[in-house]
Amino acid sequence: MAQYARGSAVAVIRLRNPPVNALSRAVLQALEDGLKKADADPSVKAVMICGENGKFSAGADIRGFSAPKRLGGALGPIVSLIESSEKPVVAAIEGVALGGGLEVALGCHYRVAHVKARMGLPEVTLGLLPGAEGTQRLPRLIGVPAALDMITTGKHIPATEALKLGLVDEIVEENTIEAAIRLANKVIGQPLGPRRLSLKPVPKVPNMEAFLDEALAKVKRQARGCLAPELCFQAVRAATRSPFAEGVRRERELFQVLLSSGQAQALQYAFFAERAVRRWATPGGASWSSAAPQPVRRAAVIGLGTMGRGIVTSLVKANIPLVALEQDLENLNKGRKAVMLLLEREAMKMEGGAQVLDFHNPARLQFTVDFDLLRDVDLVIEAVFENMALKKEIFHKLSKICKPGALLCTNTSALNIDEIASATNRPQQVIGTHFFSPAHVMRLLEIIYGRHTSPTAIATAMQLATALKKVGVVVGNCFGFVGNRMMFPYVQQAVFLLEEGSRPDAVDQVLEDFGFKIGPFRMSDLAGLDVGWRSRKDQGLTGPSLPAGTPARQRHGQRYSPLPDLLCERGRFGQKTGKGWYLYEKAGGRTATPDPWLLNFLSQYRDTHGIRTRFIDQEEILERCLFSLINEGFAILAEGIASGPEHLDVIYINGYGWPKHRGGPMFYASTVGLPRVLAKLQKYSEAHPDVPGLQPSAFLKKLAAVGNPPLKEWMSYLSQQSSKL
Ligand code: TC6
Repeated sequence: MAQYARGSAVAVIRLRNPPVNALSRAVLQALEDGLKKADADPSVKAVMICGENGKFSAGADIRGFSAPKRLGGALGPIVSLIESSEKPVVAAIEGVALGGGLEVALGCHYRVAHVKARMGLPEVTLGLLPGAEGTQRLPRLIGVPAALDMITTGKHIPATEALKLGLVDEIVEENTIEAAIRLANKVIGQPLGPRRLSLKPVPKVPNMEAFLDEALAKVKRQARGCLAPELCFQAVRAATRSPFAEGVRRERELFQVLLSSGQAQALQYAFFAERAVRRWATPGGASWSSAAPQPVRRAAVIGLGTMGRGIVTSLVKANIPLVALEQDLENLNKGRKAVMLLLEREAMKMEGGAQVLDFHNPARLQFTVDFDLLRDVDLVIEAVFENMALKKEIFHKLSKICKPGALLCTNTSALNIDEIASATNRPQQVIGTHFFSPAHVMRLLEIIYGRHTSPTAIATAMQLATALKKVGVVVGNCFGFVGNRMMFPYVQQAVFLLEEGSRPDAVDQVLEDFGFKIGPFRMSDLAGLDVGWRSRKDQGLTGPSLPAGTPARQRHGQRYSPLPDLLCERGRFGQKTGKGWYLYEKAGGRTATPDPWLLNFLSQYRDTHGIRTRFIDQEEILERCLFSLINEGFAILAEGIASGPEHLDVIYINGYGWPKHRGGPMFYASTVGLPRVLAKLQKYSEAHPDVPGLQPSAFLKKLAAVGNPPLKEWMSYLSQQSSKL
């Protein structure tokens, strides 16, 4: 609601809807009532709008967009009402003014902000545009280039920047409300015409059309299939070409297109899913509501390879003092150099730079080869080579050296947490923390609890994720956990498609057109084919331990493709060796071109194995790759490895480059319709009976059979008995 109060000549309207003063229908109604009351009261000479609890407003209530009586059109007229007030209206911006919240402030005649406040129009990140006349007012206030940047990226800007841009009139370090009331008293009686943004012309940019063409090309490049950025652009462009009222009409039209596009629903689902996974629970009954984290005052990272370096950088950025350990001086020096380089680069991006990060101070970042220095740390992250024997040796050592309460984390992407924990005297404090490369950039932290992991350990790992500004997702222990386990059948299908007649660039193109940042073959070249090869050798699927007489294209009675192994045997590890699924300009090069050698090799391979080459269309490529991944997701849910489809979606969006505007794989399945996903899997599994990844999971079948229920009801169809734990 909004609370109206009048003490002096300035009436105060306080937006009140905890926790972020979202603009619900009730709040908007109360705001309108407050404005009308102030207008009608002759003793009121000015109005001040602020938000309860130190936050102006986080914008329209996102839940309201899917309500039957949609919020969409209600806010614009209220912003107009504010602007047309004959009495000056001042916004007192504390905390955040985002989306519709900032649009309300733009309707005000003056804006005062606290120095720590943040402002932005993040609608684009929810698949929308600032549909309360924000696309028309903001360019008039701060100019087209700055407005386009804010509206098409959705970035939040600090008050200091807002002042420089002219978005706010004043910033204060003390009491914003008092400062706003002071300003309101000061401007009583002054003409309001020049303060009404709708009456201002859009500031001219030399060669506006050329500027807009370039800006549009940039927006399109970055959007990769997401509609909202381009429609945001079009709305701002309308401001440069048409009078205010016409611009508003165009803005409304474009808003309606987005609202019904499907992408808005997907992005809003992703917004809430990210928040839902914070409320973790395990089948054993542990949960976020009862478990308390323990403090991490000092941490350690073991291993300064690619992952360890990124993890160290992440911890330093989170201001957590730490010890970085390597096995010998040579590796330590190499690792130290690389970490320092990363940190220098990070510091350059930050205000205050190296001084803020303080990484030259040994009390904050110490490099060592001495395990004894790990005695008093609260948390260790082991990030050594993916090898069970090595990890067990390290964990055994850690359990002897570290203080009793220390949490022992392993950065593994697939190995068994229970087996690692069995090497210690404290399995309850052992937990998987699966970072994604580059670890200081990627937002996902997959947190894996083992059979004995305590709720405190899970809560501490989740708190660590928050401290590192990552999204922590708690999952159970199985080979590959959630992310990689779902990835296996996807990559497997991609390779099978090559065997049957497709090409790496054709498969990648289809998945990149779908919205993936990078297709499976480009990804494999980037990550290095040798990583999977080593793992397959360890599993006895290839290499010297493979029993003589094993059929080339079969393992344990299932279809197997030796293609990636054959490439590795020829030294084709991907980018690092200059060739893999593609050819690169040099070892370490990044520009992939289709390699005639590989195409010839594929054709010989098909001849050798008597495979009839056939044309594979885009639909089959997409469905076989995505539906097998989704199918594995249903198996994961049925086994209780993740507590809901949101977990899988958050993992895929933040760790695997899944296009956010498609809401994650499970959300995507819900939009395709589960009966259709099932029918397609049935069709493909009939054609390929030796591929278990294509055989529909029992849970998917059940959901399709009960009539395709909405995603949020899926878990209620899992009977207790079918849950593994
Ligand atoms: C718009 O304005 C369009 C206008 C055009 C035409 C009409 N609505 O993130 P937190 C909830 S579109 C409803 O955990 P933080 C959130 O779900 C909107 N609920 O906190 C969570 O609930 P839970 C444009 C909202 O401190 C709780 O509040 N605005 C909204 O880490 C706390 O949130 C945006 O896109 C909302 N607008 O971050 C801003 N906002 O406890 C979206 C939050 O039940 N919001 N909630 O899980 C944010 O970016 C962040 O929430 C934050 C606070 C920076 C405001």
